Amino acid sequence: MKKNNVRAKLQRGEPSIGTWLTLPDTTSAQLMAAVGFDWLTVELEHTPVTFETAAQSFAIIAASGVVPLARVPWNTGENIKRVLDTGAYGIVVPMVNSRAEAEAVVNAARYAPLGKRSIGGQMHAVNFGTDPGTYYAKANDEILVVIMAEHIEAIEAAEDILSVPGIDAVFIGPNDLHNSLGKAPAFDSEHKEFVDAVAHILKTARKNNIAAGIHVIDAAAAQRRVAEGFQFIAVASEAGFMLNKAQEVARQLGLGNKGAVAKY
Ligand code: 3PY
Ligand code: MG
Repeated sequence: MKKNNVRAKLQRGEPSIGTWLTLPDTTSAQLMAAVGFDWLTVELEHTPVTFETAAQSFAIIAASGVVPLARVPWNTGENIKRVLDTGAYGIVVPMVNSRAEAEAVVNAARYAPLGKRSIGGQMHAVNFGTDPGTYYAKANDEILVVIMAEHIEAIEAAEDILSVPGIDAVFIGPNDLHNSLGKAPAFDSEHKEFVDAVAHILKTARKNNIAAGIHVIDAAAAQRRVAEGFQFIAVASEAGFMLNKAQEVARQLGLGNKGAVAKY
């Protein structure tokens, strides 16, 4: 069975950098898989991406030797089961704000005895280059489980949440976190509450021996976060990269700015 190189890197204490795929399109997954990122997260939370398109993207990404991950639409057993059973190597789960919610993630993502994941499906084994029996026996060692800290409740309950066994990483959603602090959504800021919250998650993750991650807007921010000790870094998204470059060109040609922008 293939190894999940991203989980292995994080366990070795190394950084692992990827981006988000927000377009409901397998061609962009194929093209982005050739760029060089360690992993690509198919984004089902805020996009029109369906489970069917996501499954096709997981297959294309895995065949390219890149790790396919999925951000599920919400923290439910059904969402987690369907992306893992159709071949994602890991999940990113939004808005995990309590220990009970973190335990629900682990129950859905890990087979017994660690959790209660249901047995079934074919695509998971195919994407890992193995047979279902081997997959069931080894999936708990390969599936990457990432929970999101993106609300003040998650910051306040960080110790309770991040000590749940079976979690590999905590990923900060800076936009939602700013929003929950009563600030305008942003990838970064100098607001003391935000800076303190980010530092608290990093410290608590380290204490609990899991990787910390955060979504950033560009390469410079990724390097800064890696220097601080963050490991699981998402840089923008394929739509963000495309629109930022297109806007730059339109501006240089004096074509005006219609204001279209995709942050992630
Ligand atoms: C946020 O910034 O809220 C996110 O969910 C980033 O992925
Ligand atoms: Mg969010």
